[in-house]
Amino acid sequence: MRIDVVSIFPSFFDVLEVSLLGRARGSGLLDIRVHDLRDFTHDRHRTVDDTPYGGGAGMVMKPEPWGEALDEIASGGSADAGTGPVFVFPSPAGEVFTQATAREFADEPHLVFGCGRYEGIDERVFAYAATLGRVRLMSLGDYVLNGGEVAAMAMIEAVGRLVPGVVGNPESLVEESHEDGLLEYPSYTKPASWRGYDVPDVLLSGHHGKVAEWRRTQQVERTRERRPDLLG
Ligand code: 6GU
Repeated sequence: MRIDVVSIFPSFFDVLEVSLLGRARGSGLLDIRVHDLRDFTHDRHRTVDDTPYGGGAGMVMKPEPWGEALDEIASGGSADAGTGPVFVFPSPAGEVFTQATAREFADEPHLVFGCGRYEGIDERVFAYAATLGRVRLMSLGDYVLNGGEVAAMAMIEAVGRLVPGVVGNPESLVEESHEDGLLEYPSYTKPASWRGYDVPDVLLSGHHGKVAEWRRTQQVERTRERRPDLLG
């Protein structure tokens, strides 16, 4: 899978060189390219923002550098809405990103993350991007970050780990929170007793059926307690 990222803070993405995704990059499973939006400006100050039409606080990202960046990434404008990449713009005004979105994106050959800062990106950029590929504005949840970088990182990790081969043991992807619509069950390892806290007896019993039943009950109970919204 190819992933392009456009940002005025490309160094935010240095951490993609470590851990699981770093290894997946090294082995060629993930082709991640980070671009500095300022490289697509032409003025001495490498300006990427300007004041909003209609007035108001803050600055808006100018469309021209975005247009040039998206053209270059979407193979010099030869892409179209049908064949081009999926453009993901992290935004608190977007649809909520979930595990279902991560699975959907993991099936795509090419994702482009456009990270806005300030009060956002000139709205026409989204309309233009829709002529080069599909456009998705995605939010991580109901709170506000300073820009799209941290949100893009979260989405890249959630999607990247679903790409076949990135996670060594694919079975570890199955029994996770949100894969079956429930939160995951609690986990324990040795020692069986630690500082007065004991591992539940059933897990030491060696009875696989009882263990499975206990885990399921735990999943339902903690989902009801912490995330009743998931139970519908
Ligand atoms: Cl995707 N971007 C920003 N700036 N803030 C957010 C967000 C995204 N998701 C939640 N808050």
